[in-house]
Amino acid sequence: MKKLLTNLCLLGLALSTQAQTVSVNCESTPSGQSPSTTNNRAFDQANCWAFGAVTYTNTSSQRISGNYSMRSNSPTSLDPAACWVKSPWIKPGTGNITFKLKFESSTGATNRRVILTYCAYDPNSLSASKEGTHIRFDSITYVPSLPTSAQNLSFSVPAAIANSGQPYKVRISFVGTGGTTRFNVDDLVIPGTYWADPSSNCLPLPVIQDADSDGVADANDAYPNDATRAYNNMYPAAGKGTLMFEDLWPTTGDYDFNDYVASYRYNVVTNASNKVVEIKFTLTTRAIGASLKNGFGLQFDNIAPAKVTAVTGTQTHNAAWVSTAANGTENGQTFANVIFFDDAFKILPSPGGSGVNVDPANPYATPVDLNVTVSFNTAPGEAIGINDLNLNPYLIVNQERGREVHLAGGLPTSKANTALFGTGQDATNPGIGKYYKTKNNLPWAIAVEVEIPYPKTKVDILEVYKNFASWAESSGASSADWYLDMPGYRDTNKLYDEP
Ligand SMILES: [Ca+2]
Ligand SMILES: [Ca+2]
Ligand SMILES: [Ca+2]
Ligand SMILES: [Ca+2]
Repeated sequence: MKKLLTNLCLLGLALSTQAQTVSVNCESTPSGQSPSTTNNRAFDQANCWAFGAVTYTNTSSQRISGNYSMRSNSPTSLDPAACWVKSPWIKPGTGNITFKLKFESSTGATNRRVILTYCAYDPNSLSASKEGTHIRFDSITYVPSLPTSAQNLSFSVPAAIANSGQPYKVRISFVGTGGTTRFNVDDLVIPGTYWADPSSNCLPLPVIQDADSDGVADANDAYPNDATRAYNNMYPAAGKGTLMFEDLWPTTGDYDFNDYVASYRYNVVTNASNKVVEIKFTLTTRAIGASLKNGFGLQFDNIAPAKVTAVTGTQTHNAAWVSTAANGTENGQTFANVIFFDDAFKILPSPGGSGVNVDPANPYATPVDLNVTVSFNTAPGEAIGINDLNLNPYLIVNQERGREVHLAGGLPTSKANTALFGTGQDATNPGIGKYYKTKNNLPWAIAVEVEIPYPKTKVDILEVYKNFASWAESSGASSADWYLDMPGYRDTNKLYDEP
């Protein structure tokens, strides 16, 4: 498992916290036109405001602020659909809808009332405006005393639509019966973001659906109803990778690289900020060509143990050498370590004969998955970015905690017995950053990002994968594709034949 490098494009837009409003004050005039009651209203209509039995007035006794105000007809109905001003499509924010209102006469009315409704966008509506049913959310009643000087009115944006991310219209209706006194209205301000398209019949702009409001659109959100998770990042991107170990380190032994063989795939689940929420590993044990009882661990290089919040799925059977903290990481480590299992034979028991799935003469055991999930702290300042991950797997040989076998170049953990470095064929030299390699740079552990077969028992991998030595001895500069199934690359007869 080499260092994870990924370049995920974050589609989540930064959500502005600055309060936005949509307003009308009747003063706007299209360029090149004279201000007038008709021009001003036409301009606001072109910007998708709508008026039902409401005109603009510049009569001084009627207007409220500036040179123009809204003026209702004489209401004759209690139906809120009769006389109104209606906003363009907006994405409502929180706060108060405010406007100024007065009446032209204080007397003569049987009833006068302001009613506020909203409607959602309904793409299936038969109406050209695609408005859903209007829902009443507030009102104020003025009989018997009607103010003839402007009042400042304020109504809360209903919670049902505030910050929903969806488009709504707000309608303010002027209803009443009896008498002729009219409503004068001005300076209407609605918290929200203008979301109408004047060039498309004033229909709403496209809405990015984001059910959990984590800033990642549903279409891009692998967890559309979970604001704590957004993306799956699979390694390998497709299929499985292979881990192979030779367990006689620091000697090369038979160099058959089948002492522990597993396929792997893991999912780094990240949130909308691309911080790591959890990693879900599937480690599929395929072969154990060993007589030793080997465990398996994973170090998260450079990540403090406290960054981990939980570990599930490990099988360590309370082995005496495994000391685990409450968060599931191993005690006494500088970096976070998770011991996946204490003994491979407890994961994939032998069906008979020596080892498992390395000798064609012995029965075959179906590979077994171990699913381990490691969860991380995602609090601000604590969270780990996906590019901060460097996964460092290792074998723990024969219940001896300090006897770790890492990939070539893999850093030993705090528990590694460094006295073993430089013994046998090992040429580890921390001073020059050389770890777990022979003097010729041959490794004791291999990870490749595809599923590959492994040597039969006691067959040297150098005889099986013809370009392996070239790859290892060049430290990866040559024969990087040594593991592929290409003509001349493998001696198939020396590979264990998995059914
Ligand atoms: Ca005005
Ligand atoms: Ca989302
Ligand atoms: Ca989500
Ligand atoms: Ca071996």
